[in-house]
Amino acid sequence: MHIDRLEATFLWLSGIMLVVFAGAIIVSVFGLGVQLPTQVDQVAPTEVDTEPGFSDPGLREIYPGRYEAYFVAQAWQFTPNEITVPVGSEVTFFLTSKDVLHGFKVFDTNVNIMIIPGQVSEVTYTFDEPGVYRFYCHEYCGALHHTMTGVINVVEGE
Ligand SMILES: [Cu+2]
Repeated sequence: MHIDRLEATFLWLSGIMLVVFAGAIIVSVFGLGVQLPTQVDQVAPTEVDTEPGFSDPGLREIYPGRYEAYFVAQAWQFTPNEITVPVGSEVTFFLTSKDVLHGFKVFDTNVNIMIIPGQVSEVTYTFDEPGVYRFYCHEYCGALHHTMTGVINVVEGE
């Protein structure tokens, strides 16, 4: 079977691109630890206040260097809107919404997740560099959406 030289070139280029793209996925998943944020649980928006974890949102130390942070999003605030952890901490965020769709994006990290009413979103990140990490809602949720922010302080030592 005769394949034109140009056509063969494009077939090879297409094949190489597929290998490069598959390689990028493999490297990001296994090399860089990039993972899809997941919905891990369900909670009715009207029952957030009585749901374990979300009834008393905030930071919990599981053991030294390992934390869980429960955040409740509602127009137009996060509860809590500030947490402080020591540098090197691995923090698992659990988030849910009391009203509409919100987002949770932490500057200078790859933490970026949707907060869907009725769902619990979970994402884990290790803060290896000290600093002030601002987070904000990235899903338009109404007039004061732009005020829906908070900070994660990552500090040296305890
Ligand atoms: Cu918003």
